[in-house]
Amino acid sequence: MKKVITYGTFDLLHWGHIRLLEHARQLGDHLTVVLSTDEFNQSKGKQAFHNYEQRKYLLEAIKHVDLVIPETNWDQKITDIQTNQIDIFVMGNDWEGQFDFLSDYCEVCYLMRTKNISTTYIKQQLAGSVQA
Ligand code: C2G
Repeated sequence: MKKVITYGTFDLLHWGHIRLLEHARQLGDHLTVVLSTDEFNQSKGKQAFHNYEQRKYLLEAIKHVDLVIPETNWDQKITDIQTNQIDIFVMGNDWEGQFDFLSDYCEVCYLMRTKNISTTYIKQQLAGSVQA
């Protein structure tokens, strides 16, 4: 079984996230999503709209996703890859090159980021629509 892994916050889930998960899953037979905890998000300078349990619940409902586990720090990727016997590490290409060091442990694949959608964009659009 070819196992794939990817990481993220996946807040305000949108089609850019789904395309990433769909294409990641197509690279193998099993997809593990390592989901940033609320505490880790704080260290990333991110305040997710949905908390960890809500974001996990949403991800687990996606047919492309087989397992969701917590991401608590930047340094757990090698352990995650070894513990979960991962064959391919996948991220959107906004991270291009950032995780090449993982190629000592598994294949590293950067997928095209979906244009014209992001969690930040959604928040900005909604904020702009708030009536004064
Ligand atoms: N993504 C995408 N297209 C978009 C938006 C996001 O392909 N329009 C991808 C990102 O490239 C990433 C994944 O969806 O691979 C999750 O994006 P975020 O939730 O923004 O994750 P991020 O904050 O980048 O956290 O250790 C790594 C970090 O946890 C990554």
